[in-house]
Amino acid sequence: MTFIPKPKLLRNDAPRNALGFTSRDYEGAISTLCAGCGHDSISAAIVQSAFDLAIEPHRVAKLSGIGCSSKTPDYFLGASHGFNSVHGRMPSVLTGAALANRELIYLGVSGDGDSASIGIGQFAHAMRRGVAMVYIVENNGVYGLTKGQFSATADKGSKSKRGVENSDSPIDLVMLALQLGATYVARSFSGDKDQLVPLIKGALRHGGPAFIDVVSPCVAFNNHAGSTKSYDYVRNHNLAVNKLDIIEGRPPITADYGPGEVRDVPQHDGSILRLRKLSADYEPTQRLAAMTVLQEHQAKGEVVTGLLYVDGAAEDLHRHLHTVKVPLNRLAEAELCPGSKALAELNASLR
Ligand SMILES: Cc1ncc(C[n+]2csc(CCOP(=O)(O)OP(=O)(O)O)c2C)c(N)n1
Ligand code: SF4
Ligand SMILES: [Mg+2]
Repeated sequence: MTFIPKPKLLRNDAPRNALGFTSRDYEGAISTLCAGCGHDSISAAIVQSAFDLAIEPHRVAKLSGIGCSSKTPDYFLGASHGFNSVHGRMPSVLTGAALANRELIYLGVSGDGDSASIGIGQFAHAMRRGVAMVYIVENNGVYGLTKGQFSATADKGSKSKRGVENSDSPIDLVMLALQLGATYVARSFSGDKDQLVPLIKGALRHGGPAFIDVVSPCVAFNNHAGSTKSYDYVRNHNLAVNKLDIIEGRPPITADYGPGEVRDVPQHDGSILRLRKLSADYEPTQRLAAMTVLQEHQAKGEVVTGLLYVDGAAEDLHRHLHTVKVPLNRLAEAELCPGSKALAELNASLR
């Protein structure tokens, strides 16, 4: 993989967060993606989110698969842990890492090919098991890295750059994430930083399986007329159901929820997701309602964006498995060896 280090030139007046870091401290190497690629905007949104939340870079583990999208962790959070896995295998590698060390924040970055084609089984099981992670799919409807074949998220009837029509039905990862039990589900657009940054911040604070599908145009192979993942198409068909703000470090506030009003959803870590409702018929805490709204608007060719579902009382895999509270590498012999009496009892129970 090409690696171009970024020179560190700092202005004295650069804004600093609560840890004293500048946003430059959350950047990575220079991107080698095509100029105008939507994926670079998502990297910028991740940098801003981590800076705004004053996350310690060494507390983040970023993992990916293979693809232009999966190259991007090189371009943000340069001081964080990183692992670039095999095509479609990010979720299982991340699950293993998360089980070994529950103290890190896990950020999985993937592509629509990586997650909806070769890695669909991996995606499904990470969601259904409730792995506490932020799972971002940078969705351009094509295999960008291998030069523009339709991916499994390409809409039926959409056209390739050469004019070939896609005859297969699309997989909607947002619908799947909802059905499989993800407790924070959102869709956004790489060209809408104002919407995307709060969604990523909310996901980083969520503490359960958080999935964000970001439509991210591929300027080289899927930004033409006839594509439903182009900048023009998404701008013209984007239906934002809500706007999100994150409020940290305050006691939970509850508010009534009416059409066009505001609702505060407390998360397990005490942060508050403040949702400003844009669409009168949208209810973000009802899984079934979210699925219905998605399908209704999809049939009209609209791309529904915003926080589509959230469960403030999210659980994760550690809770389901009753795992130890400390990272495995900190367990000493006393915790790891149960002693001969416990072993004898275990053996007896199996006879
Ligand atoms: C096991 C395996 N099969 C196939 C490939 C070839 N390959 C590399 S990237 C890719 C698709 C990437 O598409 P996507 O995940 O959508 O990422 P994008 O480049 O569009 O961001 C494929 C099929 C591979 N590297 N490894
Ligand atoms: S080929 Fe497409 S996805 Fe890959 S870097 Fe270029 S614009 Fe981005
Ligand atoms: Mg892709």
